[in-house]
Amino acid sequence: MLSCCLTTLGCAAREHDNHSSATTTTTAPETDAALVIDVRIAGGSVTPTDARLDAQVNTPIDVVVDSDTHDELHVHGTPEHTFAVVPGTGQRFRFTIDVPGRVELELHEAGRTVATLLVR
Ligand SMILES: [Cu+2]
Repeated sequence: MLSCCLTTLGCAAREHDNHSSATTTTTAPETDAALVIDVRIAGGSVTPTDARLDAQVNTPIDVVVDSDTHDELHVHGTPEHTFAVVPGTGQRFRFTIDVPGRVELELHEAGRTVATLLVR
């Protein structure tokens, strides 16, 4: 399931170059996300895992993370996004997906797939 990430080095090496087009000039960033995914990392366990969610292209998606450890959240969409998770609550990571399809959200350190988005 995680073969794309855990068996290659290409994953983490890809830096974010392409999502500068989404210049966030909105004034209400807390409320306009179409989808909010709450993720909790505690004591080595991740909630949720393997959630199936529907999402839409070009629509903001927020991942809100409570964590007790460092991790790396990776969005396997087009464009790709990588976010650094640190210990703390309420870490909000926003992204959009431009291309319809299945998009996996992974935590690389935990080795878990948090959710699979069906983007239309
Ligand atoms: Cu990944």
